[in-house]
Amino acid sequence: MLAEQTIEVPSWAYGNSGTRFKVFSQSGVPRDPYEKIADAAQVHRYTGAAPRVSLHIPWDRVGDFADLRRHAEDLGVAIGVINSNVFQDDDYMLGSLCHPDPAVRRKAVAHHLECLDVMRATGSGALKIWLPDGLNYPGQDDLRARQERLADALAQIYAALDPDQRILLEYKLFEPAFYAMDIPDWGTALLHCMALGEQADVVLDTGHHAPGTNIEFIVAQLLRVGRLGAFDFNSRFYADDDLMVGAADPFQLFRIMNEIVAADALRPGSGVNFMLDQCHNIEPKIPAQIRSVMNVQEATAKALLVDRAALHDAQQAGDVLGAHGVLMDAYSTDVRPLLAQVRLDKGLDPDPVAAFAASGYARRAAAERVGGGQAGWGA
Ligand code: LRH
Ligand code: MN
Repeated sequence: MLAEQTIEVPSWAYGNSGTRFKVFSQSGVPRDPYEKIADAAQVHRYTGAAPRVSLHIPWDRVGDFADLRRHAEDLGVAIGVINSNVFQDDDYMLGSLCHPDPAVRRKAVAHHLECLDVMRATGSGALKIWLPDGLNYPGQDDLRARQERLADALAQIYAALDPDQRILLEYKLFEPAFYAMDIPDWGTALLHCMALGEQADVVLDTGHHAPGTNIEFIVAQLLRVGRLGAFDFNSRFYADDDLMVGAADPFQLFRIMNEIVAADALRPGSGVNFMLDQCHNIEPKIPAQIRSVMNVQEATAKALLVDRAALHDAQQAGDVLGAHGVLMDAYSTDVRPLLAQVRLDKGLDPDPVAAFAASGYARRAAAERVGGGQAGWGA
């Protein structure tokens, strides 16, 4: 199971990123989608577990997507999920698919249809839709009318899907809207997916919930109804911090992967795409992605070590501490030697971070990537 596990990495993690206060530039950062994919391929080269790269449109728009696909395949990776972007255009200030003006909604639908063409050209099977749509003040617009517009616009996009394509619908509690997001929670995302049909599933971004939310409960519920399409893994201390997954709360990540393993949703055909959605504002980006993949692998290994029979018996017996103890025994197990062996068995260095550092790739990239604008949010 661990040897087959794959985690999809985001192209935008390799570009410059930051906050409203400052976007720091780092030397050697990619300047175009080709260099972003080259950096992402390094993560797969050293972890053996990151064979897909998510793209974001227009950030990763190129003249020839078939050529970009060949470039990725030459580097041993594939193009994964295509992300739409309706959060950086002035026309979408009051919304995109939920906007009061039908002309703006038509423009936003057209952007998603363009993304379906990018999927066809790159061999991607999924369109991830996250909308910044929402309100900042009560009364600003009609909450229910916006849901009707949203349902109608999503239905237009859904109708244009090929049989082997699917929509992944992402929710978020707040930001950039601060009173009401139009898709604020898993329930709203699920309602829209169920209204659309079988080719629409929910994306759970671990940074998109209110503090204290029991995320593994949402995972268990979405798996129960067969609508968990993907994770956007990251971690946070406060808001949508987009920090390395497992860095802020490794126990939460373990509890999430425990629900995945319990539902047998780790197997490749489960329909759940495990993706990272992170920004490395101050840390070196490729090592941070490698570390993130390793954090997911460690949480998964611990979840696979849970003695399911003993857990079930203790739960059936009402043995509260016994049941909790079974989980904590697995969580408290040092799985790093096991994962090092999994890497050795795959012909990889047991320490991917050290192996990447020793490769000199980062130094070469910094030396070669001079001139031309660095990639980053918005570029
Ligand atoms: C929105 C989000 C979404 C992506 C963006 C990069 O916060 O999580 O998944 O489009 O980050
Ligand atoms: Mn996300």
